Amino acid sequence: SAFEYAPAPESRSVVDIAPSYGLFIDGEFVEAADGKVFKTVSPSSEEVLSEIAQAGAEDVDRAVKAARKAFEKWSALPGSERAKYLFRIARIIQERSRELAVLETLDNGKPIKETRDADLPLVAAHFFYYAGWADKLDHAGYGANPRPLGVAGQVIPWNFPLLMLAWKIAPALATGNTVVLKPAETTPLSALFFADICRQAGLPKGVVNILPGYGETGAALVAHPDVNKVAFTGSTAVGKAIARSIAGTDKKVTLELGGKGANIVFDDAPIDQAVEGIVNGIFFNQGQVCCAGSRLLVQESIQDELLDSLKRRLNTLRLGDPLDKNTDIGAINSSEQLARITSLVEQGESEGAERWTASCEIPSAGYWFAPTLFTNVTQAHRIARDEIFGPVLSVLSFRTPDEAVAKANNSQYGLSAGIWTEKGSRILAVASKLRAGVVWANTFNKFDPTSPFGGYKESGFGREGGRHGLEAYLDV
Ligand code: TXE
Repeated sequence: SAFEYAPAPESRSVVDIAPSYGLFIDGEFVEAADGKVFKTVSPSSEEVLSEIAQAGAEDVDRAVKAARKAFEKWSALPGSERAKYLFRIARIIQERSRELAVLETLDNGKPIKETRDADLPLVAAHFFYYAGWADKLDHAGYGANPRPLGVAGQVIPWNFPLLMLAWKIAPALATGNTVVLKPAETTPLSALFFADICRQAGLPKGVVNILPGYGETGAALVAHPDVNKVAFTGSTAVGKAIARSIAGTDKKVTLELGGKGANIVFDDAPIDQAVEGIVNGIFFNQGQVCCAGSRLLVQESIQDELLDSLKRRLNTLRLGDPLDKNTDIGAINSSEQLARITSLVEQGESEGAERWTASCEIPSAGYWFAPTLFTNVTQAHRIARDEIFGPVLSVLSFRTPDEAVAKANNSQYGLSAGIWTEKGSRILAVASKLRAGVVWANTFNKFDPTSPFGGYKESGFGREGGRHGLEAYLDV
């Protein structure tokens, strides 16, 4: 089933990466019109993995035209027929999950245990889930005639390359839209392998088009006049720029942006379990997670005990080769991201917070950052306000539940939060006051295609996942 773990990949030999890849337009891999290419690099070794065609404005236009043409037939198919393609794609993803997990780990730098046990099973699960919706839309309370929007222009980030692709493409196709998707410049490979999977599944030409490139490619895509729907996941700054650029057009838009999640630990929480949840909350994917629990709010009476256990646990984490099944902390995705993390951490030190770093050896090649935590943090510090998007935890304390809620909500963002307590009544009381799109209780970073995901405030708007995720792709 979609929820079974894939077998453990032993080495990168399970994936065959070609020296170069084209853009995927109208069912074919093609060169960019202006012949431009860029390189994608493995962040754990800095070795070049492949050379990728870089889409320009002319390619965007070609891809949007192909998607528009394909839309006529694709949107006219009965939902039950579209479902068959999506089920086929989901099955092929499962069959090729070893290969895709290794590929994703090489291009992104995240540990194989995560791509194998989290990313890939979730990618397949999203296609299965939305395949199941395709033939039920008429009967799901949408009224008589839900209609697809047309061509969706989708721009995704590098932290969960294939999973973000699944979040975007599965609901778009299920509802009868066609897609032009731009993967992030540092992680184009899994999207190109997905293009191959579309061919393998016999998906009609032009229904999915993949255009690797940098920000300019994304800007050209969202600005294209024949794109009807824009879906973006990435930084708040770029999300705002996109919202401005399409203001005054009839394009529908969903934005999934940054976060500064509060993980709130009450004094009655089981400490060991909470420690595991804190580790998962901020060190999963090296903290490069929009809904990471990057602010720990701990009740004052247990602060010392909790921090002692947390530090002991962090010293046991293994940092290194992401293809090693025992690795907990992989590489940071790019030198730019490493520089951003380093600069915010230096800022934290200069603002007077106290830095603690887990003891681990940093490999000589690649981009790495050791698990780090800050104490003596105030709400005014930048490390308590800005998204660091790295393995860095800012610790603050509180005395009462009201103070915890006030501190958790004191953020420009509102994407995620966690609550640790034995008291069910407290979970409900606190959760209802948190301005966050998702609140986990006694767990963290749990994802499921059946539940909607998205933010309040500057974390963006619109929901992806679940039934709500369909609405972003339909006119009713
Ligand atoms: O993001 P960008 P970056 C946050 C995180 C991180 C920071 C910067 O805090 O440190 O953003 O990361 C494309 N029009 N998040 O610089 O630039 C770009 O090519 C259209 C949180 O990598 O937003 C890529 O495909 N598209 C986040 C995608 O946008 C543009 C995930 C994301 O890149 C564009 C990633 C433009 N003008 C970063 N400029 C999350 N919510 O999970 C760039 N892009």
